[in-house]
Amino acid sequence: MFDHLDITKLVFGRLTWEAIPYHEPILLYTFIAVALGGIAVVAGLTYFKVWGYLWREWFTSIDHKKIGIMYIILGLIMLLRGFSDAIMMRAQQAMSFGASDGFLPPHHYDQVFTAHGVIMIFFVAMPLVTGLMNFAVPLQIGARDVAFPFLNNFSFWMTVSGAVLVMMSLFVGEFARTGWLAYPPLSGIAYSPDVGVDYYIWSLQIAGVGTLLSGINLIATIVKMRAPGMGLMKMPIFTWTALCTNVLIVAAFPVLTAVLGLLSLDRYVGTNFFSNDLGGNAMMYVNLIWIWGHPEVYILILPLFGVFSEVVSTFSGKRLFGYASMVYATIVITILSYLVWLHHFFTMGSGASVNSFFGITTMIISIPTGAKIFNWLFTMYRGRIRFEVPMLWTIGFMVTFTIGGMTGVLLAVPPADVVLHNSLFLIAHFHNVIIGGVVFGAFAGINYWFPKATGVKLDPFWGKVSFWLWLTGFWFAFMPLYVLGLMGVTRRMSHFEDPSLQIWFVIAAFGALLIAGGILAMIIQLVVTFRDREALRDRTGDPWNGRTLEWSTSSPPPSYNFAFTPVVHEGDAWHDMKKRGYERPLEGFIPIHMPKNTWAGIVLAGLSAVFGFAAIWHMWPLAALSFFALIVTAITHTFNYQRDFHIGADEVVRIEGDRTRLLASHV
Ligand SMILES: [Cu+2]
Repeated sequence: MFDHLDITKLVFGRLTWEAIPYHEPILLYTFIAVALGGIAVVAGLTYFKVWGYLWREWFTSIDHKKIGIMYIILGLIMLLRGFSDAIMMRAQQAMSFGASDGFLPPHHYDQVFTAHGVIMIFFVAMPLVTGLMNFAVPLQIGARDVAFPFLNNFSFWMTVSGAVLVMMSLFVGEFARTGWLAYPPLSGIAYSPDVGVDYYIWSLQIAGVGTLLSGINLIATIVKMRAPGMGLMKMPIFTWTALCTNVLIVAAFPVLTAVLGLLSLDRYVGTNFFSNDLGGNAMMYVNLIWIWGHPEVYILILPLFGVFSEVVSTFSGKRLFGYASMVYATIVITILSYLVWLHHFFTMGSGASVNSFFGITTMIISIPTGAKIFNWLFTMYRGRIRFEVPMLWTIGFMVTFTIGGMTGVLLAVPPADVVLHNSLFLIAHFHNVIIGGVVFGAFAGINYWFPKATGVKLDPFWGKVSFWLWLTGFWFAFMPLYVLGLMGVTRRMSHFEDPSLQIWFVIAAFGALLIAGGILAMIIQLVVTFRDREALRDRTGDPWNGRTLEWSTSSPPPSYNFAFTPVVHEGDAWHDMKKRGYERPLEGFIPIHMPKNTWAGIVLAGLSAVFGFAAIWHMWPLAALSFFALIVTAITHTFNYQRDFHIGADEVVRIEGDRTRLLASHV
C-alpha cells in the first residue's frame, strides 16, 4: 500500500538532502567553522564536567538575576551573528559596482539583510533589554524575584528556541528573502514557496510567546511586589520605563502573533488574507505588522532611557532632574507610540488627511523625548560628573540619538518621506536611533550593573577603547548612507551601476570595520576582566555610590536578594537610607521561602522548537508527536508539588554574615 517513497515523504515532509546548502561555498565553510567551534565548546564543557553545574545552577534556574544574565549572553552571542551579516552587506555593497558582482549572489544577499534585521531586533535587542529588566527590576523595587519565576525561565528558553530555529535556517534550508517584516505578497506561498518564510514565522511565533509572557510577568512584579513605602512616584525611573515597556509588549505582541498566524493560514491552508486576489489585502498585513512594529521600537528604547536616567543621576552625583516630568514623558511616549504606525508607509496613498494625522503624531513624540534629553542635561549641569564607561556610553547616546531623532522628524513630514521612503536615508535614520539608542544603552547598562551581577567591575580601559571604536565607527558607517539616501539610492540593493557612488560605500565599509574593532575590544574587555578579577573586585556592593535599592545588596546578591524587605521612605531609596545612616541588621533573621529550580521550562521550550521545525518542513507526524509531548509535559509539571524550599534562618545568618563582612566598608 505505502511504498518506501510515501513513508519517507510522510515522515520527512519537504526535508531532503537538497536542503543542506553544500553547493554554496560561503555557507559550507561557515557550517564547518560553526560545527568545529561547537564541538570544541561541547568537548571543553564535558572535559571540565561543567554540564551538571550548568543544568542545576543555570539552565533550570528560576532566579531572575541568572535569567537576566542568560538573556544578555544570548543577545551578545546573536550580536556576533547579526553583525557578521552587517559586515557581509557592507562588503558586498562596497565591491559590487559595474562589472563586479561582489561575492554574494542576489538570493543570498536577500537572506542576509532579512536575517540581519530579524536577528538584531528579536534576538539581540529584545534579549538585551529583557535581560537588563529581568536582572535589575526586582532588586530596584526590593523584591525577592519576579511574580512568576517558572514562567520567567520558560519565557527565556522560548526566546532561545526561536533563535535556534533562525540559526538552523543557515544550514538546513534557507531563511526568508523578504526583508525583516516579510511583506506579502512576496512572503505568500506563490512568491516564496520554500521554507524561508516558514522559518521566519515559527521562530518569531515561538520567541513571541516568550516575550509576551515575560511582559505579563514584569507588569505583575512591578505592580504587586514593590517594597513597603515604594509608591509609584517613588519607583526608580528604570522601573517606570520597564513598566511602560511591558505594557506596550502586552498591547503589541498579540498583534504580531495574530498577523503571522494569518500569514501562516495563507501559506499552509490557502486562505487569502494577504494575497493579491480573492479579496485578499496585502496592505492589511502592512498595517497590522506596523501596529506591532512601531511600538516595538519603543519597547526597545524605553528601558534604555531608564538606564540613561540611572547612569546620569549616579555619575553626576545628583538626584535626577525633573523626576515627575520624566515619568509623564515616558507615559506620553508609551501612548503616542501606538498612534504613529502609518508613518512607515505614507506612500500607501491614504490621502493627505490620514498622512497629516500620522505625521503630526510622529512629530509630537519628539517633545517628550526632547524633555528627557533636557532633564539629563540639567541633571549633569553643576553635577560632579565621573566619566566612567557607563557615562561615556550615555553621553555618546545623547549626541548620536539626538541627530537620529532629528532625521526622524524630517521623515515624519509626508512629502519628504515620499521622496526618502525606502532609501538609504531611512536605513541611516533607524540605525542612528537603534545603535545610538538601544545598543549604546545596552552597553551602558551592562557596564553599570556588571559589578552588581558579578562582584567585579568591567575593565575600564578596554571599555573605553570599545566605546570610542563603536562611536567613530557608527559615524563613518552611517553618515555616508544619509548622503546616498538624499541622492535617491534605494535600500536592499546588492549591485550598483553608478561608479560615483562607490566611495560612499567604501567609507561606510570602513565604519563597519571600526565597529568590528569595538566588538573585539568588548570581548577583550571581558577576557581582561576575568584575568584581573581580583584587582577589579568590588567589595562594597556599591561601586558607583548608587542611589537605588539594587546597590544596597552585596555583589552578587544572594539568591533571595534581601534578608529583610527594605522599607522605603523616599525616591532614590538607597541614597535616602545611606543619608539616614542605615545600619545593616546582623540578627533576627528568619527562614526565607524560595521557589525551586525546574526542568520544565527548558523541556517545554525544546519541544516547541521541535514542533516549529516539524511545521516548517511539513513533517506532520513529528509535529503531532511534539505537540502531544508539549501538552503532557505541561500537565506533568503542574503536578510537581516539590516546587519550593526554605532557606533556614541559620543559612541566612551564614550568608548575611559573609555579606555583612563583604558590605562592611561604606555603611
Ligand atoms: Cu515607526
